[in-house]
Amino acid sequence: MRRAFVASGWMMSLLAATASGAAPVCAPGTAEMPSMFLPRSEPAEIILDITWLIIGICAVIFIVMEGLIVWAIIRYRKKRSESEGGEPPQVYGSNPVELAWTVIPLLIVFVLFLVSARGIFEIDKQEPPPGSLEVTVVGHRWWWEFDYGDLGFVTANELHIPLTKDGEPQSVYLMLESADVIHSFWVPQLAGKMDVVPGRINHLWLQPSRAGKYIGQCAEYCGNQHANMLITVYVHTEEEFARWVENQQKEAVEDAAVAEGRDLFMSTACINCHTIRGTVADGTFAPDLTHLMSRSVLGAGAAANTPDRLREWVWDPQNIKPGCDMPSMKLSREETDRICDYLETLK
Ligand code: HEC
Ligand SMILES: [Cu+2]
Repeated sequence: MRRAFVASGWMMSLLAATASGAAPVCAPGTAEMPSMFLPRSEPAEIILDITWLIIGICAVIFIVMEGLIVWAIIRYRKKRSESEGGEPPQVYGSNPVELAWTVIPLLIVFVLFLVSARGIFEIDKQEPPPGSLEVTVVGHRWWWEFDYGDLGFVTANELHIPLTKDGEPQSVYLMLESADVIHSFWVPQLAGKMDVVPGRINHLWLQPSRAGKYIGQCAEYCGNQHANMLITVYVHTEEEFARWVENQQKEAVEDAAVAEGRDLFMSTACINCHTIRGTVADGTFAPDLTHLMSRSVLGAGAAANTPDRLREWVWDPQNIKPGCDMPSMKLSREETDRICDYLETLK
């Protein structure tokens, strides 16, 4: 499905959006195809406005130039006799003409520059507006970490945010960092691309205007599993979001029925890389598993989070996501099952 997103899906959504005059063609708030032509957040709207202006100016230039070419081809066809006009008059060193084709493009470029600069300044907020939700995004090879800071929990690959209330400046303010190489955070319906660069913090804000699910991708080649760095953003109503936060804040469920799997997990190297809050597992190298079952995908979209796929993943993640930074743990099928029984309780 994601491969379709990258190639044909992109073209289709662009065509669909263009054909419908960029009117929303999808179910409320949700587009399976992540199209920048269906913006659902202010920065994305600003970018689309600039896009249409540039497409418009380029279309006018295209039509005028093609029109002149077609006109010249018809007007000065060779078969016309000398008396009908013959060769076009040659113009040498005409100041007005040369001035025109220098000044007009310059003006056009200047207008495009001003419009783009204004858009960039409008989008580039160095400080979060009051009441914003601040989330630190850390790009890893090849998954995303979302740290909700003051709210006290960390999750992976699926970003949950509240809908912006009408007329309020509050937004979602992202601070983007990288744990390794340069990535790029891109959810086309919500905002433009923002590079995620080691050693610095970039900012991005979202002001989602419709609840729903939005898809994005790492947009900067970052190694062999770059294409498996899916970002899913869930925009919730206020109550829904509060409920989600409340659940995430809880420590991991303790279920005596899966004590065996739990002990196995806690005595395996899993705990060096993964955190499960409320247990001895406090690794920070890999996705936090405290509420693994609240996520719909594994390995940043490499597989759906179903019981079967989870078992395959824990058995050998290299089959599902070759080259990823979780090694095959060389467990037996029996051990894999026990550990997965435990993981499945982490709602
Ligand atoms: C050397 C560090 C390391 C060890 C040890 C390790 N993992 Fe992982 N694990 C990772 C990394 C890195 C990822 C993310 C891979 C990716 O998406 O590219 C991951 C992903 C996962 C995921 C998917 C999480 C998600 O939200 O996508 C599960 C489940 C998981 N590991 C379970 C386990 C279990 C169970 C063990 C022990 C048997 C274990 N891991 C041992 C590094 C590790
Ligand atoms: Cu990446």
